[in-house]
Amino acid sequence: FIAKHDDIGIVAAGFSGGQRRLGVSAAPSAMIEAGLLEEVHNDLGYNIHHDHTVHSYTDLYPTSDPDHRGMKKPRAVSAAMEKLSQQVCVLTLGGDHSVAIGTLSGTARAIRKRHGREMAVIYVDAHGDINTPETSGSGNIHGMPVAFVSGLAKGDSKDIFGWIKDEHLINVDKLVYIGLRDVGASEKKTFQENEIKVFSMHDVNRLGIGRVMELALAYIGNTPIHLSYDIDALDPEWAPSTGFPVPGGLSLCEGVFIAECIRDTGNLIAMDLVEVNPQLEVRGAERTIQSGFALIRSALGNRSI
Ligand code: B3U
Ligand code: MN
Ligand code: MN
Repeated sequence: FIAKHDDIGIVAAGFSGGQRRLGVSAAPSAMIEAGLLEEVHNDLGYNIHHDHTVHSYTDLYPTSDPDHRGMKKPRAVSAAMEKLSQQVCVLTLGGDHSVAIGTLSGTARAIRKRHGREMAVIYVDAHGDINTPETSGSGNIHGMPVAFVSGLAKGDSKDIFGWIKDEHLINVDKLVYIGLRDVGASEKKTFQENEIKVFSMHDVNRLGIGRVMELALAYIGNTPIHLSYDIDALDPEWAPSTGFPVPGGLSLCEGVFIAECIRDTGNLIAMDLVEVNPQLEVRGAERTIQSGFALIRSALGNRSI
């Protein structure tokens, strides 16, 4: 990924097949039109490696893709994420959160191969995204990425996540969640049984975001970090244009603080920004995009003061 420290690869993964609202594919172009590449280049000082293509991966959709174990579009999502997994990049602009199947598996594999290490994952989200096909009520795969990349959910045939091998898996002992407030009963059971480190909104309110980040980063230790950021972790006041908004979320200030603390470790190796949907709550799209910019700037930029 980062060949020189000032190089950055950016992939526009406008994939929407992990849920049923189409506008989420328009997020990368909306962010690029709003000046994201200029900002990353001029203000943050990176050389950008970007193919100037918004990948929707629709060319990989099979003609027939019936539900499988309750999953919607299983073959389309699997094929798209197998491809994205090979595109490993520092910054991935989603798309819905099923793109994390591609990005997390790709980074995990690359860090194993290049550094012989397991990476940590900080997953910032209102939702758990750890349903298996069997526990999901919706069948939407954007609610399952963590289950697939941790091995808690297994693929079966090669074209339905069978391509996910041990080398792609993340270790749930190095996984930390922040911002949760809409978690299903079976997801809660999974968190408990696997002793996964979760800082819910309740914890953020009780401890304060400063203490949460101290605890989260101490738990992870000195390990490469993949930050997977769902914009719906932010309160709908700051990110109204998203498919599944949940009230009572992070303020922009708290959301930015999370990104800054991770940046300050010097261990950030990759970031996803997902679930921006500029076609929902159109009057709030600009605000949602600006919030997304703030998160990216804080994660990738230098300290301003
Ligand atoms: N847990 C539910 C809802 C959901 C997950 N992620 C989002 N919504 N954005 C599900 O569909 O699995
Ligand atoms: Mn999510
Ligand atoms: Mn979410």
